[in-house]
Amino acid sequence: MQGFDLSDHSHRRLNILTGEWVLVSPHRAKRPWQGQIEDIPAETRPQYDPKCYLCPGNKRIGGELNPSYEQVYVFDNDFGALLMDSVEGELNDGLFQARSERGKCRVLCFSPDHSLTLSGMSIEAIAEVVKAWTAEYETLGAQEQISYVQIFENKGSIMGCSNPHPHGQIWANQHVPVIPAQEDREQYAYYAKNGRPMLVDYLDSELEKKARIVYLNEHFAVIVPFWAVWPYETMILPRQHRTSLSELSSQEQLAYADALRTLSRAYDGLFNVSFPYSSGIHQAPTLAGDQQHWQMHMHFYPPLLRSATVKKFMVGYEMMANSQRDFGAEYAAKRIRDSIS
Ligand code: H2U
Ligand code: ZN
Repeated sequence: MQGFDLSDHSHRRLNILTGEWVLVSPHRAKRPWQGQIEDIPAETRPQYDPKCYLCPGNKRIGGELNPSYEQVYVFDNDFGALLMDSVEGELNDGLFQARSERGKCRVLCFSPDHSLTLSGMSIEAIAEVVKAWTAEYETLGAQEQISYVQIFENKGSIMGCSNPHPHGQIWANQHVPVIPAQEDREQYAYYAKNGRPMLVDYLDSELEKKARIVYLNEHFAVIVPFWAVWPYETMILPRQHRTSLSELSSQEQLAYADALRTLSRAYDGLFNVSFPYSSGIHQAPTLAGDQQHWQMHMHFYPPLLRSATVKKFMVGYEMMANSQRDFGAEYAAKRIRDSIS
């Protein structure tokens, strides 16, 4: 124990939400880097692109016409991975197990303006996105067959996003998917033992320690979680106990929008590029029963490591053994915090 220093010595950190460990090797951050560091030219996009299938008034691939929407626009994914009326059944054959899965996929355009990303939108406009997420969570979750509503965004072609028009997706499932199910299990166990929501206690401790706080407003906090895997991974958390988006007041929706805007602008400033990431909201499953162990939160997993073009690859050791990072979460938090303008 003597001399053990998290900023210097190899160690494992526990992800309390999944129960998995991440290997941290801070000394490796000092190794020489011979790769290139390039800036990529800022992309300029028109506010309206006649070829974009998400722009107002345009035709989608399936032939449907988008209305000339003015704020947000939500529609059923024309190529949904989940369908509400797919055939029910199961395969129960010893080592060969399969279960049918029903659900619904939706696409949510954040803005009619093709040139924008969240970081260029006003707090009020982002709050409209938050309200649309809430409405989707509630309507999809109210359906008898739906247990979980996953809201997410893939931003940037490096994350597999097919279209730069600002948009996200919503997939609603019959069964709680793997990662929310892990988080449900860990939060439930903590609540059963301590009588308090785990992430509420966690944020309280982070507010005392301060090292991983990126941004605070009255109702929301942005932090780099202690167990972050991606170099600049962050989490947005409500400062009060809120099991889902449905429990946010209109003041809190605005504060959430402010946190989203501040974080996405800080990210863009970090490597001077429209910062790619996958983000997603985890919140209470829409199953009957007590969900008080849940604290809603949003994860951001950006792939960039060193510059606009140098990304972290989750390969080799990460694929075969354990997720791993070099510099610590505390360094990342400082970098992102310093990039807030
Ligand atoms: P990305 O967010 O990963 O770019 O995906 C966009 C989604 O939009 C994708 O799931 C859907 C695709 O199926 N889509 C439509 O529903 N209609 C279209 O006309 C094009 C794309
Ligand atoms: Zn567009």
